[in-house]
Amino acid sequence: DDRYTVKETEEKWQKVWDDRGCFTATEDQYRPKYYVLEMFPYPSGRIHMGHVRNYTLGDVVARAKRAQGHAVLHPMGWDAFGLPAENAAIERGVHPGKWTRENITAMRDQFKPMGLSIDWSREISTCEPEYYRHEQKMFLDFLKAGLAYRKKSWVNWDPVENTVLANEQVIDGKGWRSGAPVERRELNQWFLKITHYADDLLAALDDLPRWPEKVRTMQHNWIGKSEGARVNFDIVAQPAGKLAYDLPHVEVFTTRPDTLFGASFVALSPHHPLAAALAERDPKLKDFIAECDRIGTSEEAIETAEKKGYETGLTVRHPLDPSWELPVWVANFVLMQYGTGAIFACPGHDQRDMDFARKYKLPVKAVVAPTDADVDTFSREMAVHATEAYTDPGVAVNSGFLDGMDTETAKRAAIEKLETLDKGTGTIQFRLRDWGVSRQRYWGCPIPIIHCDSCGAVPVPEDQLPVELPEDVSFDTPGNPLDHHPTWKHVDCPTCGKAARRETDTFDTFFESSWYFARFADPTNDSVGFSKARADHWLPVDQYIGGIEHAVLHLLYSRFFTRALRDCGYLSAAEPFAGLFTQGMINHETYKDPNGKWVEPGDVDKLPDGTAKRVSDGAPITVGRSEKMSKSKRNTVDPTHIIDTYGADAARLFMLSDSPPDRDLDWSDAGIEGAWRYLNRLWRLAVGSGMDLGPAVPGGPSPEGAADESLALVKAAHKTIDGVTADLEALRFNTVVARVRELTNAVADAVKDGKADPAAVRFGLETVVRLLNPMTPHIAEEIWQRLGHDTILAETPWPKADPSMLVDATVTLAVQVNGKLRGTIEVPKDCPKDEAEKLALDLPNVQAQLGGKPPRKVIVVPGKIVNVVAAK
Ligand code: ANZ
Ligand code: ZN
Repeated sequence: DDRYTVKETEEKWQKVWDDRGCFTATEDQYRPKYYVLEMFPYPSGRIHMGHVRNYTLGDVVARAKRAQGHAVLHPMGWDAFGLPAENAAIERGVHPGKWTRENITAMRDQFKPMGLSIDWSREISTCEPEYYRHEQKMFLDFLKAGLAYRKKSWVNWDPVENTVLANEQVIDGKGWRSGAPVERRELNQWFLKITHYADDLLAALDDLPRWPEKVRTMQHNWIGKSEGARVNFDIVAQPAGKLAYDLPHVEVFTTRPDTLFGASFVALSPHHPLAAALAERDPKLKDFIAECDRIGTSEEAIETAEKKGYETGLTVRHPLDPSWELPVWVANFVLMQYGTGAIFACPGHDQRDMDFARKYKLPVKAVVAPTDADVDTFSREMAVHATEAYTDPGVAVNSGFLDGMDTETAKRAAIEKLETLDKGTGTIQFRLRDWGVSRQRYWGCPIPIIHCDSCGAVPVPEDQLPVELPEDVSFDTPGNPLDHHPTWKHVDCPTCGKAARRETDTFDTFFESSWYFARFADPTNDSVGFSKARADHWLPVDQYIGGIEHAVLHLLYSRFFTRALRDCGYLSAAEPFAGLFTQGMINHETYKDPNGKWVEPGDVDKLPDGTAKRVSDGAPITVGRSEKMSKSKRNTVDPTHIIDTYGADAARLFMLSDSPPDRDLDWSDAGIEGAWRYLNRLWRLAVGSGMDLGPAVPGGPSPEGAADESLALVKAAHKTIDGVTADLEALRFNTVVARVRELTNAVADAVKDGKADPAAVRFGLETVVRLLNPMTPHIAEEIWQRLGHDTILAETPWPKADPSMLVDATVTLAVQVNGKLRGTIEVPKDCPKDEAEKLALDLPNVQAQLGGKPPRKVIVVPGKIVNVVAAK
């Protein structure tokens, strides 16, 4: 019985590849390197379909590049620190380390049956001291290089649990577990100076042509370069006496110095030091600031909150007109972390200022008008009725010396004036902020610092690294277990020897993922994170593949980290990822029972009439639209179940077939079954047709003297090689699949027909399996073997298309009579004009049009068209 036995065959080939070490990466002086990497997984416990897609895409690239003569590095690891492990500890009493390591084992066991061509000898896990010790050293090097520093910064504080919350633990301004309104608190934290590279990170985006445009745009906006000015508004002396604020002015940042004459008031962030000083003698202001604190620290929360303000009673002088005094407000929409933490508000030309001005009845003045507007009408409208700011460029009006200038000219003129008056300067402002890396968590890499009352923050001496996490911790009390630990944090100061305390914060887990790609180049090095030579050999990653959700943070941090490592002498590359591909999501239909509860796909039976019922009790099921697979909608499909049922090859093939890889893919039973049927059909064709295919001919059969049918098939194969090779390079995997299926059909037709030579059929079939190999490697290897080869495809070079086979011997010419298409003719490629003319005129349709008369004129455009002009 020659049925295809999926499980045995897939296991068989996985073992063969393993035993032969087919996927071990080597630094090879004869073959060019190719580094393909998928974003490494978080060990949540089970793999999901998104993983299957991600790793299948990478594996196709890895296998194709290997066959195409590259020395490929395709490694795997685990992004193993993070909050879910601590939550498991709190909720189920299991140690985060145990939970994480068990999850890794379980997920590795799920990945292996996928048949991925991974060099498992390079596997890393970021929660092990062998890994994180090196980032402690990197941090100390960053400190020395001035790329790391400590400063006070705001955090989300849960007043009930007495603990710091991560942004994702704040839901609608409340602690996720306690439900208590979150407060803001200021703590000393460690920062990495990503802003040092702001300009370079922005400019170098242009040197990443193999990144999606969308991701580059997102990074561009995130870095957010704004040109503008810093402007000083002098504080008018206050009768109530001196303030605990030692500057004579309020400095604001503006991108619109051309609108200075439209200033309505000055607004401070609730966390501006002047606001704090004013609050010292104004309890109502103090209350207002406390109220603002309850919004939480995320920019999003601040931006969506209702605009609120408090008038402080303080006034400032306009920088371009000393006789003009403006009130100072504290406003909740002004961020302390951007610009100077203070603004001048111009309601006529900024929507937030407009909303605020109308709410608190503050003046609105037009200072920019559209070029064609009547200035008086426009100004009156704006001052009295408008609720919408005019934010487009235009002409300066009501603005003294700026009047009549266009917006850009007026900006420059205003800055020049401010500079001569010594009231301000032109500046460039970045939205990008330094990266706060301190987390008040246990399950992360300890920050290698010791706090001493006499010496301050002292780096842990390098010979005392790693600072390892203690194993014996308790999650019984809220807060950071490192803080509660009875002994761990108590150490002697490395400098003066007095009793001191360890830093109990750990690194943000983006720290680990910012350099793991370099670790893969040299994963077992225990003296340094990686040798420079190895990193320089493998980096940058040639093809990186992952989700668009990492467009900014992970990808930007990695770009920064690589630069920082370069400047500390670790490696030479500036950019970690030369090519980036962001895959689409996996969607699935959603199902609801009569009570409106979500029902999982496995419990739904879809009937031929389009309705559906529940398998367990026959209840009618409403079929909803296809949406991203998620636990909450219960529309997930378990990869292991799919692989057990259909095999890894079918799962991989379907993942690649239906949509371009950057688009969403609708998972369906019909789809996976279609892939499975195709593979079985191919199997029967190759193994069960009973045809004697003759011996294997290297390079394919010679077309000399072959039957037309043979030649057609051989040509089709060469064309497919050519098309597939180009499509693989461009990651158009769905068209790769379509082309291979088309060739399979051509082979099947030839077999049915019986006219083609066995050698041609063999060549067609062999081409199919060699091209399929990167996508469905198990069945491809098995068929290859059954066809009589003692080589294996994992070690077989990629097929080459013969250019002479790509050109067609004949062309199809369109035949027009008086400009209307009347038929086509098939002619030899180099057909002489008069012959083409004769064939065209012989067409019955053309004859009918000419009505027996000779044509007035015939124009032949070789290879394209025959134009017949009929006589009148
Ligand atoms: C006066 C003005 C007039 C403004 C006008 C805009 C329009 P981007 O482009 O993002 O750099 N701003 C400055 N610092 C701020 C802070 N810390 N929190 C909230 N808003 C702040 O935006 C710069 C503009 O955002 C600045 O220009 C300032 O308002 C405001 F017709 O100044 B503008
Ligand atoms: Zn000391």
